[in-house]
Amino acid sequence: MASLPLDAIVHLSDLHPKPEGKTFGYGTAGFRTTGNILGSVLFRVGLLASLRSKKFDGKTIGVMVTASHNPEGDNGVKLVDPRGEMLETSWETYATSLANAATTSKLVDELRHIVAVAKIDLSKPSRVLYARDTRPSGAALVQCLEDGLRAMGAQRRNEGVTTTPILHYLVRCVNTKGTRDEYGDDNEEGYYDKLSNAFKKLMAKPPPPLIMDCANGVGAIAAQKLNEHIGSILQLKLYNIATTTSGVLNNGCGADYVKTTQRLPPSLHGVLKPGERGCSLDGDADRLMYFYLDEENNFGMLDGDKIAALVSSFIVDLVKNAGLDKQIEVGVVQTAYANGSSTRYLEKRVPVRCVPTGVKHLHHAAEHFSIGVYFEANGHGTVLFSPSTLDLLRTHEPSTPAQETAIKQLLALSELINQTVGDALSDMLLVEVVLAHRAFTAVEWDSLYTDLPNRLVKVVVPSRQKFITTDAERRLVEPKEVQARIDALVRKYDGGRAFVRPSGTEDVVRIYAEATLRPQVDELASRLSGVVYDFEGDQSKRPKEYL
Ligand code: 16G
Ligand code: MG
Repeated sequence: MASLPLDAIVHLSDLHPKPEGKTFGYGTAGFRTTGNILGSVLFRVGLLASLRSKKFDGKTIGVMVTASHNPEGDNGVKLVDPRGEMLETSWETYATSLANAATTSKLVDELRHIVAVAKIDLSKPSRVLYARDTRPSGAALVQCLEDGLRAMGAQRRNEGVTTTPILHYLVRCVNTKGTRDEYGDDNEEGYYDKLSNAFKKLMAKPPPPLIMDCANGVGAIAAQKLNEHIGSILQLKLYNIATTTSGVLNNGCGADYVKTTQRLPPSLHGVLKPGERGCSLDGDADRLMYFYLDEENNFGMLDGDKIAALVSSFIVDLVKNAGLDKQIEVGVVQTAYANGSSTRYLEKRVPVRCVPTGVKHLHHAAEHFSIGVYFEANGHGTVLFSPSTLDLLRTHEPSTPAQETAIKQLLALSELINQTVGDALSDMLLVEVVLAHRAFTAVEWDSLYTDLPNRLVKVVVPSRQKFITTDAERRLVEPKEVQARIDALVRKYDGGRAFVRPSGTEDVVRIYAEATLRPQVDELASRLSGVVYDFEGDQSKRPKEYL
């Protein structure tokens, strides 16, 4: 039996001591905190990624260093499983316990524990592929990660600076190479080729150019490369592409800015003209928001819910046109944040499921459909084609030319849409395809349904762990008195709906409120903030705006 390479682990671990008094948690999207205190975490993630690879007999594991839409000074890291999906939940606990081992000798104990409990054969090889976004702390963190990989003797493949979805794509490609599930060429060029070839099959004539806000992040680099591949059909006009200017990442721009402020990024004022559409990526290019100015210069936002509505109804029609609606069930997965109007719109057309926040929950629920469309309101999402659906589409004999066309289009969509995780660039191409096929302007797309006014606020509490949810986060089990007060309040507002949940990425409790009228929503949200604050907060510091 091979054993852990203790000399190397101890020597290198001592170079990356854990900061005292800091507790790390592998949250919804991995570890995430201030970039300059993450060195020990990165080192330990390197160890864990190597073990995970050994567990899969040397299959490649991915590691992405990013803090997505969060401020530039933050950073984070997450692991990607062999099929390009998020790390299996049971291993999140291992990640957290490794990250929090106070000393090198406790770290070694934790490693031994994981090896025993997860039954890891240490004689197996390990392979890890990794990348980072454009954050200034990224390069140093990657070196810490590399020390962890070196300590375990893992084969390393550094993909440099790239988007989160490209990293997921590469992991899947490497692990499926030479098999019947081969996903694509395992390099960036393969990614752009795959997307642009599918896009060209689906687009008949060029739409007007698209204005794209790249959040001053890695999406700017990727979008420039994509432009070289698709420029003859769709011209991307890129803004917020300052990837080396300090302080600008996700600052007053990007998908999260648009979603939370429900405004056009100031940098696009005067750039986006009435009648034009644009979109925003987030800092690692896995979220997408569309928007437009109508002829009267009014701003309209097209979020993940609107994308789900647009895309799922298009796919439902294609499946019908292919004559396969008996065999292929199209379904949509949302979270509690989905606007009530979007849910009502969708439920008339397709089965809809609601799951807790976080890509892993949506992704797994979407796998239960033949074609599963999932989008979070924040713009993260994709469309999954099940293996049996792909087989059916590839082998089915169409009876008419119209059926043949629909089948070809569905197959091209399965190539266009990133099957591993939400991907802003791939989703943008998908939206453009549907808009072109429907001959929709952004205004027409927006008119599929009208969003209920809604408000998202956060309340800082000493311990968000006291808030425990059920029913896909739509209700609190604890504290019971808080839920009782929410119920009583919501009943007073026409069309009222609200929920309170602890954030999985920040030390806050989030409140979502929805009602028929805008002033009522604002009032409801303020009252709910007061309810949450009263439960825990220091009354002498209670903010005035909490009713
Ligand atoms: C992360 C999740 C995102 C979720 C958000 C919620 C992934 C890759 N990302 O960004 O899906 O919407 O967290 O954050 O899973 P919250 O728990 O702080 O509200
Ligand atoms: Mg992101």
